Amino acid sequence: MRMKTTLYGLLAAFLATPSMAQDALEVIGQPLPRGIAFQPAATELARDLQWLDGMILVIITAITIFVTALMGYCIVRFNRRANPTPGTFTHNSPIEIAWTIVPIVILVFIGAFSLPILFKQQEIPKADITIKVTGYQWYWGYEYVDHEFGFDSFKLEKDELEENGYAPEQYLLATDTAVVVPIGKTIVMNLTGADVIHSWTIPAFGVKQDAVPGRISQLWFAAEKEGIYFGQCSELCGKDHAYMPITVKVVSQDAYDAWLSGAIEEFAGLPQPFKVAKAD
Ligand SMILES: [Cu+2]
Repeated sequence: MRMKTTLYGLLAAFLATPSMAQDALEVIGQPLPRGIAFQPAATELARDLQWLDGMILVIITAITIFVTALMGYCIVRFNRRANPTPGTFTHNSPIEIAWTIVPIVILVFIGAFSLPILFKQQEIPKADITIKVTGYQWYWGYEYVDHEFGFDSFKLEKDELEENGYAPEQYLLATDTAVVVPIGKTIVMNLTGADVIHSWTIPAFGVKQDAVPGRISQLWFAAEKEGIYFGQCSELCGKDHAYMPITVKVVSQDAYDAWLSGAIEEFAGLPQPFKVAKAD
């Protein structure tokens, strides 16, 4: 089996044409069989999120252990046999004050760390590159508004994966055209839905944003590592919700410039951008 995989890899390497040079990119952001951890963080936002998750997990674990131990103690110490004559009091002011104050302190502590992280995601910085993303039933459309071109992005069928440089397990993740962005640049995405609500996400970037018809919502990221990253529509949007994946390629600035000039030639005017008549 392993041998077979290696042979496939070699075959793919031989078949790759120079124009597919970016396809030699390492696949970083993808779900793994039986994986339970986060995908590797490829942005500051994702690193922040994963750190916050770890920190809150420590608090949750401590609270769970404390409550379980307390229950265990009560079961052992105050059962009918161990404690035949139960107490008759109903109030204990110091304890009641403590169990009100302590959760407040815990919540304020969590909020002090989580709110700045939330604000960092939601306060959209100045963009180096702006991409308009439109969710359709059931595919994604992308417009590089700075360069007035756009393209639609459809999932690859099983028999189209290999010719496009993807492995069989990347079915339902890989798309025919990928969003290509340069490493380290601030990408701002303006999202909307053409028909129903969709949601655009790349887990390794730590971003997820609903694409709502009639509205523009935004997200931003600056990817730190060249590679291929996958996501999937994350808002139940109808029959083929599971079949509108997202592929993002993070490449060097040089590779991006080369891709951009090719893409402008290939996609210019598609779809036709809405032109506002100039008054003169
Ligand atoms: Cu969708």
